[in-house]
Amino acid sequence: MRGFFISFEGGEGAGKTTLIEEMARQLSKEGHHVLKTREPGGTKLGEHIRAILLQHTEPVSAYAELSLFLASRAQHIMEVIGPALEAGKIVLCDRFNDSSVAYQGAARGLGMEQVSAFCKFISQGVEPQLTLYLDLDPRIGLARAAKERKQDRIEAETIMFHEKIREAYLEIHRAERHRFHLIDANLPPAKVFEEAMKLVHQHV
Ligand code: T5A
Repeated sequence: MRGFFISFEGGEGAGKTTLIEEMARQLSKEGHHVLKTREPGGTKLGEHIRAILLQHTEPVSAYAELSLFLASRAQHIMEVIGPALEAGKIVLCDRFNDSSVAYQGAARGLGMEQVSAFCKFISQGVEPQLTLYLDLDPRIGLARAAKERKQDRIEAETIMFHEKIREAYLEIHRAERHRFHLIDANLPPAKVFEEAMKLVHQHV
């Protein structure tokens, strides 16, 4: 693949969307072809799945939840991410496999290794070359997100659930330092952007 794949990870309200917007603007100014996208979503099918996942009001089996996130991802890779990488674009993706490992593997208790294996199967070798993880106390992130909109099904989980997600991300960071870089999301947005661009310029 000729392009470069960057994923953005973090708990709720960590600042991924804000960072992706700024980064896309900057990379475009530098002459790169950039594609911004998100998970779940990014395709028509994926956006339908997103609505089910975030707004469904009945209890959802953890296995059903994982399967839906993976279904959205498989479609996303076939329709959007794969072709963009083949066309030489820089893909900025709000969440990817690490979200499934942290949320469904760790917080829902399906097992980080098992979920990681499923993700590898579904993503058919399409993996981020660089991941920027915005690390933040979940209480702060949830408060930021709450200012923006009504809580969705996953945001409404207990604080313990959100703490498990942060612990899982930190575990991935310890295991995969070459790819999975931590940025302190408590810094002001301009500083987060500066740190992120430093990492991107080292890799792209
Ligand atoms: N999920 C997803 C899974 O469980 N498994 C999976 O496999 C996948 C792919 C997605 C949900 O699905 C789950 C995870 C999620 O629960 P979502 O709406 O996309 O749902 O959720 P988030 O990705 O968390 O999106 P948010 O919009 O809530 O958070 P962002 O994008 O991280 O934050 P952002 O940029 O919108 O910022 C939130 C607020 O904070 C301010 C912004 O201005 C904004 O008001 N802000 C800052 N404030 C202070 N300092 C900074 N540095 C700031 N940066 C931004």
